[in-house]
Amino acid sequence: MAGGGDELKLLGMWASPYVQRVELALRLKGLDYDYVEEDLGNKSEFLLASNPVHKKVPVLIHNGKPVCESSVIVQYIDEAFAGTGPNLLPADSHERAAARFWAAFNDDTLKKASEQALRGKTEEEKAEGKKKAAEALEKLEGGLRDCSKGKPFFGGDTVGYVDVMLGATLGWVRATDQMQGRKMFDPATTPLLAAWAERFVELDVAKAVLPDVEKLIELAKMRHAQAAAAAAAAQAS
Ligand SMILES: N[C@@H](CCC(=O)N[C@@H](CS)C(=O)NCC(=O)O)C(=O)O
Repeated sequence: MAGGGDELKLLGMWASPYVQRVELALRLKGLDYDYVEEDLGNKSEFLLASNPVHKKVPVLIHNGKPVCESSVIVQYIDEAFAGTGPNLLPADSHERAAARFWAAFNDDTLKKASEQALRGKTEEEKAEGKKKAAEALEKLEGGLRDCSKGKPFFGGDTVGYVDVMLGATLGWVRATDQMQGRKMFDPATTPLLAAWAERFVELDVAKAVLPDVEKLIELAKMRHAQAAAAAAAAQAS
């Protein structure tokens, strides 16, 4: 129960950064919620009925009504519980637009480039992805400089919308850093982002929500082995 008669239920999966965005937002607002772990290999009827379009987690059920898509859910929580806890989006319309812009930039441009860098089909494709990711990170560094205005977070003195949206990815960023022997938020090239990431993972809310890096590495290795076995089986048939 969220208090005040509101009922909040979150359908999630432990390793999903999209789900962690919602958990970060709920906890930052000080809202209580029931968490339901979904088996994405065998989705519940409740998930399929709650998110019939994408059939994905997270789904937040507020007083029986579903809300889907992590960015929409985080903004919904901020709006529906405007009087509870800190505001995640800035009060100023232009600053609010900037926050939405950088969150979308992370989900579109940076994510696409990072995936190409890791999973490109050829070495050339990977190198091209790496170059695009470096350019995107440099731009995001400028976004942090502009949004934070010298303060610790995108949201200023406190964690805001972009911090939640980007911060939730830090479990996988750190797991991938370890597996690839790299540092995505490199102090040498993006010092503000590197310091921001260090600061974010030290927050109590981040410690409570972000999954254990070793567990994520185990999951990544298992998925990799399953994909390799499926490819070998397809080739043999
Ligand atoms: N754009 C969605 C992405 C959600 C998403 O990709 N969820 C994954 C888990 S990380 C999922 O439910 N996958 C199940 C599937 O694709 O069938 C959001 O931001 O909420």
